[in-house]
Amino acid sequence: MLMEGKKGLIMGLANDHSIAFGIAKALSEAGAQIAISYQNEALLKRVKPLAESLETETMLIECNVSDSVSVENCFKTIGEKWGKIDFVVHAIAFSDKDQLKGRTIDTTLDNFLNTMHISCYSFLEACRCASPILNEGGAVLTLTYLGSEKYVPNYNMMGIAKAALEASVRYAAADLGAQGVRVNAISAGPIRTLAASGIGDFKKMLKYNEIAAPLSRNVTKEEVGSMALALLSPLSSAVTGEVVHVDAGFHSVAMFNLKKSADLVETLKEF
Ligand code: NAD
Ligand code: 0WE
Repeated sequence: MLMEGKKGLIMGLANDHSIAFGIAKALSEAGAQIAISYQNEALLKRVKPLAESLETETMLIECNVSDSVSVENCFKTIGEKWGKIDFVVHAIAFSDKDQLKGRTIDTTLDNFLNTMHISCYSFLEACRCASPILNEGGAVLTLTYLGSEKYVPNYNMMGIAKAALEASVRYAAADLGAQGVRVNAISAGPIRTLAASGIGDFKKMLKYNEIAAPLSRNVTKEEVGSMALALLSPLSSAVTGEVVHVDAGFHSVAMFNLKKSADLVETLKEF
């Protein structure tokens, strides 16, 4: 029981497909008590039964990261109820759906600022608010995607925000390192979640990743969950400022072999 007696907050659980739920399950199975924050009232009816399905004590808190008062109140509530905590998971991203297509250079200033606010600033804000209540030996984790490092069609403004998020991980790691707290990110391969639904061609993207990845398959939210457990537990006590890819190796390939290329052409024809 790696997380026996440990407590922490998971932000960004929307439904049973959420990566945050995969992480919550892994941590709870390892013995952690979990506070779950959800974006708004409408999500509560979905989130409540999921919280109740976990093996350990849970607490539910509404937290909309577009409102700084809501974020402050969330950490205040946790501090009052639990005192100190051991981990925070940030699994939140948002960009205007209409701008997750077309040219990135056509991004509006409004969408630039909002995407950065929800997907990047909220992480720094969570680190700041958590800082006074994080135990020494604690850890913070966020979720990112390869579209930060390399061009991925249609990821657009999200790719820019994830690049800033990954830089934020390194700077927050230096800040919180002073109090013995580690800060890392998992760069997950594509997973069918609410945030991936309605993305044009997502099915094709999954197929592309499946064929191109060294392990010739996609990843699950449970596999992201077990890496999250490693990064939030003492198993990774010397790892900080790191971005770990949980993507079946996809990020490590620049060009696939001719058989895979031929398979890909055949498979994509079928769509
Ligand atoms: P999801 O839709 O289940 O989770 C996204 C969460 O963000 C939701 O719970 C939503 O309520 C929350 N959110 C959005 N705006 C918010 C706001 N203003 N205040 C509070 N919460 C807000 O989808 P997911 O795929 O599990 O996404 C979780 C994280 O994983 C995101 O950071 C995403 O970028 C990242 N990620 C996803 C994939 C993928 O393919 N699904 C791959 C790599 C990284
Ligand atoms: O980070 C993400 C999802 C980001 C996301 C998704 C949505 C859809 C609904 C942010 N904002 C919104 N806004 C909405 O209104 N992923 C890593 C999954 C993802 O999204 C893509 C991808 C991949 C992979 C979008 C385009 C191309 C690839």
